[in-house]
Amino acid sequence: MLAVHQTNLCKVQTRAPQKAHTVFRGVARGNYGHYQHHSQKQRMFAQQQSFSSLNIPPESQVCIETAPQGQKIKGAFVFGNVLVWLCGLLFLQSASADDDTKNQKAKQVKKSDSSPESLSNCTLPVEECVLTFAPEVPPPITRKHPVLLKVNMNTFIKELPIDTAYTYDFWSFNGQVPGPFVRARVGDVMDVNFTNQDETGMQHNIDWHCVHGPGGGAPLLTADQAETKHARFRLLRPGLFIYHCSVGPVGLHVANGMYGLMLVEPEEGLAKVDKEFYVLQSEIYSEEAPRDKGSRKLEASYTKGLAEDASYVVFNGRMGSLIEELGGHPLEANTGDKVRIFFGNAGPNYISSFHVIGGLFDKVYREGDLVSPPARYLQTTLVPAGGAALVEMDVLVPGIYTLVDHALFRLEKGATGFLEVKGPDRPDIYHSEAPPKRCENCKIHP
Ligand SMILES: [Cu+2]
Repeated sequence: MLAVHQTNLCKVQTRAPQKAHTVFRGVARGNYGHYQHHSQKQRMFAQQQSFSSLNIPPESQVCIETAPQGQKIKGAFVFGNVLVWLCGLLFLQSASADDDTKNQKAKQVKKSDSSPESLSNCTLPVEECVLTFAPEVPPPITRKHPVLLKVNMNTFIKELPIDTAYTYDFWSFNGQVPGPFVRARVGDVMDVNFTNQDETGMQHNIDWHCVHGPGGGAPLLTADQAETKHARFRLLRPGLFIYHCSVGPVGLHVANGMYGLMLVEPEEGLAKVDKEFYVLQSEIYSEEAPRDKGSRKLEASYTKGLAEDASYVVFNGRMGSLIEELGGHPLEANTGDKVRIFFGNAGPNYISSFHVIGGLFDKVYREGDLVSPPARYLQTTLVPAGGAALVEMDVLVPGIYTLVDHALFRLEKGATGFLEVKGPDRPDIYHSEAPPKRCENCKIHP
């Protein structure tokens, strides 16, 4: 932008050098008016400039000095111009103060973009990454410095329950679906070892949505059977991100279970809460009944995946993972707790309308954006396939809260789970003289 403004200044002065001082004033005013209608970047530029610091080309200075003799500048006239300039400057400072504040965080996270240090010679202190499986989340990061974070990943096929009746050959990361929760801090270097233990001979890899570079690192981590691949990635931006296998057909690798969540904390970390949970929604596309009548195992249906006709829509890899009656375990909290849910949607096809029945999201960090201010008091938030959201809520009244995808026919396919809140009643908030009554065929109010 600097070059553009200098060019404009010269052009104007070249056209009318005999009125150089007037022209200069006009340019200054012109800039002021001009910036009012242009981008924040331009406004910031204008704010930083002053007459004394403007880089006026030598030929322009000559123009000013060679103004025609006898053309006198009246003191009051000059004073007026200076006053106009100062007012403009004050206005611009005020207008851009908010922008400065908003951009401060973004600038902070960008300062680690470049480093003279190749990742092969990384000298950061080494730390083993704590990996947890849903709904558990690794503890918050308390350190104030970056590390070389060792993340050990593998994949193999594992038969796991899909509901109380059937099993499924899931393609797992580290033996579970979803894969482990990875927690890092912006500026860390993630040191990944990925071993393909799948005995069928299929290739697998990992596309980390938090990684800058081709494939989110997948080409560096594509492993054949019994092969271990190693790669390092500097984490440049904070946020909540999905990772998944991206070997083709990628929809099938994801639908079969190869996904997980990764949190890259901002430098200042996240605010303290009482409970954190890891919940990830996904679809399963399977045949309707086992091909082998002596088996309980459902086979994958590529046809149903193409048609986006999910057999199951589930939280944490199986129907009922958060429901005791269906073999799972509800999330647990106490009244008064501030609860944070790291919610991901692996898809591979559906958008989730994530909602907690009986709750209200006090804060929603939409699409995993941890830098922008959170949305407040939302009822439902959209989470795209391959996306995530961080929601926080105060649970005030004891009882069962129900996590759902509010595309409600998906409840029949499994998109429901419970958060059980224990504590004293709150008749000041929730009260009736009559006891509660369970509705018929109810899957959401146990
Ligand atoms: Cu795969």
